[in-house]
Amino acid sequence: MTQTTERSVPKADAETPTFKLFIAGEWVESVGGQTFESVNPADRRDVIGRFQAGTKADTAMAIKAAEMALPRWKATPAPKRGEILYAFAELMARNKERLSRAMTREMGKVIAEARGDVQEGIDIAYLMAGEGRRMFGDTVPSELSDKWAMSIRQPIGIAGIITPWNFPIAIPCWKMMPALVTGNTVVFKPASDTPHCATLLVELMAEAGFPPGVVNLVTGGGAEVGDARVESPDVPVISFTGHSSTGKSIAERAAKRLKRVSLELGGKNGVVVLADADLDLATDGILWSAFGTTGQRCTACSRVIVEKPVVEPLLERLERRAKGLRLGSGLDEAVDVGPLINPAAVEKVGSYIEIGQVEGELVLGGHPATDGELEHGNFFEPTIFANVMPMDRIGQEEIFGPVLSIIPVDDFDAAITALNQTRYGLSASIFTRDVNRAFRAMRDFETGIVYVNAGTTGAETHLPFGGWKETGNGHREAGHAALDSYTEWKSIYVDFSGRLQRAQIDNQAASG
Ligand code: UN1
Repeated sequence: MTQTTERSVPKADAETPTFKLFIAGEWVESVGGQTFESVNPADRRDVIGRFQAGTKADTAMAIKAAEMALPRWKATPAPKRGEILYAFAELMARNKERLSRAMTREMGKVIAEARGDVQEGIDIAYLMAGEGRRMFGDTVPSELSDKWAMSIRQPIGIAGIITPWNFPIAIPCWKMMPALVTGNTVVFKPASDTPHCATLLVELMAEAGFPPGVVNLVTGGGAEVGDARVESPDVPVISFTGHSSTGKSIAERAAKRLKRVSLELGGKNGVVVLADADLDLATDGILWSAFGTTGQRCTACSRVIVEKPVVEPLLERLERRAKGLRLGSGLDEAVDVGPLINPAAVEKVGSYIEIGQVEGELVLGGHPATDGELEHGNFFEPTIFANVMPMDRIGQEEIFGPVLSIIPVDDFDAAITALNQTRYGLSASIFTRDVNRAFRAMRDFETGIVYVNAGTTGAETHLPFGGWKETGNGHREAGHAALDSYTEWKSIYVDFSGRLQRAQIDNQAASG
């Protein structure tokens, strides 16, 4: 639930709207009768709404609704399902500005980025609408004559979708669109910091024509609503993006029921800058990846690994440019950096500043930003530490805020080693003009995403998205790889020879 400081306790009043759960095609109140508030992280006095604090019983009803809707949805031809996704994409495009502004108000990212987030949702909806007419399987020759061999994808059942607050439209769409087009039904639990974005999204899904029960929304806390899904024998697929510790606990509990679990967890994404790099371009890429979304992307850059001869000129550029970044409400088009999501995030970032001051050298920022109007929001200054060692805690742990560590290294090989010396493996980038080194990096970086001469953010929806090592558990979102999380393969053999044909035996010459 959204936390607040004593300084500015939000005041919901009679004007504050109350939103509901969406179960079996109806907007309903939680059986528990409790609500929680969502507030604007740029101004905690601004209460967006009251949302239902869903319970285990609400979740059970949502699962039941998804179960009832499953047979018909599964039997609906995939191209028809795709048409509903297409209609949903169109509706989102028409409502892009409204959704973007609501997102900035609730989540805090600056409006240009909120538009990008909504666009990412639109992109995946169109892409997956098209999957309704593709969803390729293999048709291959059989080793026996007069025999047909092919494979098809089929839905698994009910998908439990648990999403974070940092991409409150894009990530639910990444997960729900492939689940739905392949014929699964969905129970969706959004992060407690962004229930309004989720509600607006589900309103449009209902308008687009997803039949009752195909999509169900249950807002509320992870312990009540998330766990009920993880434990339920009726939800065979869970897709989760968020904290590593939560992801691991979901995987452990789901393993007892052999569920399919797709996890997208932490990152400690690095940019390598070689001595021959275009330093102005590198500066642009690093600033955008480190301080865009206030550092609250899974793909955000938090480590820059730099060949020693260019540490000084790069640092000088980064400092100068970061100093010029404007903090404030993301609804103001001139603002570069919005707030952190909640006061707990400000505290967490602050605790890493203390650690960083022992480990490295603080060269910029390091404090909550509270000047003027900023005092009502969860703002933190863009922060840079120099002289960080690869294994320092601020070089290893996910901070999820506007904190950048500069790690000097002797040469290219040391840079590759430092880049890979982390338990995470989501995104990485290299700035160089040397094509041979660029290709070596592409081969040797142990990450699911690699950029050359660009920052670590900006993945597009038609390529696989996900990380190596402890960033995930081998699944991918986006691209056609996303279909693997929500489908079972069925291999089908049709023998039209009219006689018994034994594979691996009858097609072999008799030996001896
Ligand atoms: C995330 O932070 O979990 O590549 C998603 C990017 C975005 C998606 C980020 N397209 O930064």
